[in-house]
Amino acid sequence: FLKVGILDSTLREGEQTPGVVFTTEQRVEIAKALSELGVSMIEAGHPAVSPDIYEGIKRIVKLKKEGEITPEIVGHSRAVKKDIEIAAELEVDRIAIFYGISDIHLKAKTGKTREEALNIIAEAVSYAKEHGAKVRFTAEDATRADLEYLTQVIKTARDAGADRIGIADTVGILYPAKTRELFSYLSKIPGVEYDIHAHNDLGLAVANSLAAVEGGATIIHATVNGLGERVGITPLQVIAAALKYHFNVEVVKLELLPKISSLIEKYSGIPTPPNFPITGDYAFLHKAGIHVQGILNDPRTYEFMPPETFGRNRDYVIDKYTGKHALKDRFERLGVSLSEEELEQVLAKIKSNPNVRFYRDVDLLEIAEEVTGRVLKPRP
Ligand code: HCA
Ligand code: CU
Repeated sequence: FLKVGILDSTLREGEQTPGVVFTTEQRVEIAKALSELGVSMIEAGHPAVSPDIYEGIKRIVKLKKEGEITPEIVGHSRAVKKDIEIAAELEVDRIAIFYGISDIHLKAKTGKTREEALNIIAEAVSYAKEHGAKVRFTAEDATRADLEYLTQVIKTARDAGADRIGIADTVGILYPAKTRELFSYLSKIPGVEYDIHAHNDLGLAVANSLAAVEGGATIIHATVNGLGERVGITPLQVIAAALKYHFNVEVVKLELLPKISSLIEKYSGIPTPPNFPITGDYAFLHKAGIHVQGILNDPRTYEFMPPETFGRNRDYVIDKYTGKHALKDRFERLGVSLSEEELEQVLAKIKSNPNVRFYRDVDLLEIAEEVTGRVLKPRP
């Protein structure tokens, strides 16, 4: 049994995608959809950034208080009093304070020594605790920080009152074996639980998040469609599917994933590529004759799980890669009966037009009429 939940950060990290801005109404609608989906936590934004984000979080906290939504509401905050006060005033369930702790971040951003940073972290965490919120402390750029110093940071934050620690792979440089090792090591520190926040710069965010869970992390940060700074973080739909396949854990209602993916596609203005896993248009769309014959006999041949699990359907396309089994099935589905010989002739026509990308049903009927000399009526 694996204890793991999702923190969705579409409203915080996701809005840090270039070109993405959500309106207050959209923020509220997204929070409702995430609650319906079943995530454990919603990182609703960094309220000190702008008045509209503040307003959005206020509305979302109100929904939570009224019992309209259930996830824990998290507000992001720098390790500065003003930010913490703003988040506390909104009465979010948890304040997530982040501070860059690698030497690169310390030198380039804050100019603090390691020792000074420990004091800043301790003060910020206890200030948030005093204001009555649960606290997550996120070690930003944790994966490029000195491991011994990271350990000190974690203990400092814990002793100041943080019960969760976020390990941020801020520039996405982890790989799975190293991730599992890191989390197994950190899990020996008593009194805290871990979040994994994996950026996808090397395309490994999902793999690293799974490895973190194996190492003991209990919350995975994700965004719908993988939105976030640069190339984003762990895509919610992919990590949810991977957790189902590998560990038989359902962290969210899987059949609702297409709906939320479309919602975020619409509000973010960032189109999902067709070859995106799980929710992309081609995720369960087959092509080569051998593949289609396989899935017609037993879909497991070329599908890791049935598309219906994720609220999707299977289909296949027709072009020069098509074989007889697919073509026969397609005409049967259209309610048009052709002899074996006629099918062969239609297939020969298709194969002699190598540059057609997709044959629609009307195109296929036209070829079949040409071949047979009959008027063919598809079943309505
Ligand atoms: C940021 C940094 C962060 C923080 C992660 C977290 C990162 O953009 O503010 O708080 O879990 O990647 O380090 O997103
Ligand atoms: Cu991030």
